[in-house]
Amino acid sequence: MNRVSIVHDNFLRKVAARDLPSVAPHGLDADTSRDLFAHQCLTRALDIVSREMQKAGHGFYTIGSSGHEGMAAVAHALRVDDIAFLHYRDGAFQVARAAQNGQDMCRDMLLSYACAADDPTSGGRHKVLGSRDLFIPPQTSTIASHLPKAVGAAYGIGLARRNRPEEAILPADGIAVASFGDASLNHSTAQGAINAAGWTSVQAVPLPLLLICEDNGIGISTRTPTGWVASSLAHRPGLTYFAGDGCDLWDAYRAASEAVAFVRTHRKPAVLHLRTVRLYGHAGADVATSYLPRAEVEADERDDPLLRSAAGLIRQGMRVDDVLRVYTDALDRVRAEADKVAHAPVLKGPGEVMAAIVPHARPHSTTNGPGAEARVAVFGGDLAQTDTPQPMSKLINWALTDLMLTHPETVIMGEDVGRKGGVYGVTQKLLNRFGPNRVIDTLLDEQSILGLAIGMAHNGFVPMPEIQFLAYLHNAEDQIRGEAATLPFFSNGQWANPMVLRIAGLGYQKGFGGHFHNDNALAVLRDIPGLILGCPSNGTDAVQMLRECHRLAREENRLCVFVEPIALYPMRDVQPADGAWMCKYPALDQRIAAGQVGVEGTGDVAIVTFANGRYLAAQAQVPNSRLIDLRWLAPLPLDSLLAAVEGCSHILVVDETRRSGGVAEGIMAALLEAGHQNIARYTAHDSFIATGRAYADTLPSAPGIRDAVRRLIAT
Ligand SMILES: Cc1ncc(C[n+]2csc(CCOP(=O)(O)OP(=O)(O)O)c2C)c(N)n1
Ligand SMILES: [Mg+2]
Repeated sequence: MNRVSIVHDNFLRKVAARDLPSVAPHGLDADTSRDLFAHQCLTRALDIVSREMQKAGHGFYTIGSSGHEGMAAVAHALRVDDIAFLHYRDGAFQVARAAQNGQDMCRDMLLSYACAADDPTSGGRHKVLGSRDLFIPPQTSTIASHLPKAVGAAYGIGLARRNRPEEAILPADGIAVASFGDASLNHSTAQGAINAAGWTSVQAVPLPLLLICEDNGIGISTRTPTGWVASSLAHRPGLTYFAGDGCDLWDAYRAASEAVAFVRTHRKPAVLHLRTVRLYGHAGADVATSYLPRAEVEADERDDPLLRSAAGLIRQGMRVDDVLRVYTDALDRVRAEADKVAHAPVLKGPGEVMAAIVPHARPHSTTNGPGAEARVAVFGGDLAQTDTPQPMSKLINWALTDLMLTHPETVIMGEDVGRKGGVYGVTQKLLNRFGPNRVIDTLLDEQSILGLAIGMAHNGFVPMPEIQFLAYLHNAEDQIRGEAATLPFFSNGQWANPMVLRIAGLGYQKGFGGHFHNDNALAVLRDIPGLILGCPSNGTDAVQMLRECHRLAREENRLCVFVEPIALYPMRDVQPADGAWMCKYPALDQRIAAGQVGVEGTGDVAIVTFANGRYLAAQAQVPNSRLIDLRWLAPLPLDSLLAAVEGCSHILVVDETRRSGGVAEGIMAALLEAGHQNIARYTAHDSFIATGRAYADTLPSAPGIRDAVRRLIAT
């Protein structure tokens, strides 16, 4: 017999025989206890039926919540508008929260098991818990990756008290909740988030965050050492520890209420350690007895929270028959509903699947830009210089200033962006201009920076996080690839992670930094559906592209990444002392639309390039050339590019990223597909960058461009 049937039969037999554990049902009256028990039974029934649906070929998901039904009591201790980032075993939480809001989850959950197009959470793209109405953003499958943004959401609740965005959805006295398993606690992402919460809290920054560790003692087949969770969590700086028995409805409620009251009152983070059991193994195909002694599996089954709830309810005066009826009624109801959804329409074709990659527009007010007086006050002496040509770093600084002035919901966060003004001075003076609520010097953890941005966007902020160097994106890239970019997709466009992520990157820093400070690979950002990647070559483009990125985030909910070429930040001259690479600050209404390439010259030889390549192409002075600056590297601006190269006899693609996985691969393929001939590429080698004199030896150069053109024309 499988464990589902064993646990089911145990329940019916033990309750009927009153062979039940001892429970002290304090703290919840009989009616409330009964309601919560009904939510637990519905959750259990959904687990059972999810497996029946899978066997029948109607369902595709079987990770269950059985053994974790104490989370119904946790939901009861919270408010519906306390945003909750949930562990995948929190069906009972969602069922109970839905009931708090007058909703019934039965059909919705079944639709999601069936991956039906009407599934209200993901529109049939993924089986996840989640609901916009219930303030439960759906979570990815990546263990612990939701914790950094839960810290961000809590921060955003606190910050909104001082600087409330027009699109804030979370109440000032709300809290953020995030739950995770005991094995997930060990993930560096979880550890980073817990550390960031404590680091923030000890500095007296409000952070109303409740972390819940659901400790069933195991992660798939690997046991958590006895006492590990308590000893890991009980003495963290800035974090208050609460514990309870998640198998006991009343004790779970007691512990949750205490923890929630603490967080809500003190606006400080707490962790709730709930003991749970895992029934039926990890998921449908997992047989726990293949790696655990049967006695251990049976011991967990004796701890079934539904047996405890039944015992408590009987002590509170409920009749045994009535207890059993709540359970069997739930199962009957779920089975009947499952029959109805079994053949619900599913998504068909790439169009329907992809419809949610680009999120819905974001509500926003229109604005006429910053007022003249406000600009005088904020820019001070800098204003007089805005008419004179400047290097890119200064122009980006001014663009950021105007964006922050115009849009008070814009917040910058990153390492050293405030007091120091950034490693390259790009965010200089912003802290003085806008204060610490708008320019946040974060701790040194890229996952926390991106999580802060994602979480704050959930409360209406427009975050502009900064990653200090492109190479340091990689230890946190899941926050962009797995989290921010996918959320619109699997929430059917109901949630999004708008932001403008600024990253200083690419090579050509003369003798400085080696391969980490001169990372010249963008592949990791180029294949993410929905992500917009901009990479300017000069100051005037940088300003106008940054404005467009901000507009896309603020008005269209888009995830934008803006890679700023470090070597071009201070660049003044193309030829010695000509000042030709400096630009004037563009008028406030000037933007460059995403997908729009830049074209200079009308020659027959097109040089298609971007960033440092564009600068080198200017230096190369190829006769009869047409310099095309891609500007936008994802999605590639192909329509605009093909229009720009029209009539050219030869096309050279100059790409400072690597030959393998580099930008040129996509451009060459697109040119070939469009029927172009006489094309070639000149790229960086498949190498890391050396420090010292050899800093540019693996990269395209101006003489190299001239040679490449000569070779191309000669063929
Ligand atoms: C980053 C990452 N690595 C691995 C996995 C595969 N995985 C899914 S669940 C799981 C175990 C989680 O155990 P725990 O956190 O204790 O939660 P439980 O399932 O016991 O409730 C693993 C390893 C994953 N989803 N994400
Ligand atoms: Mg576990």
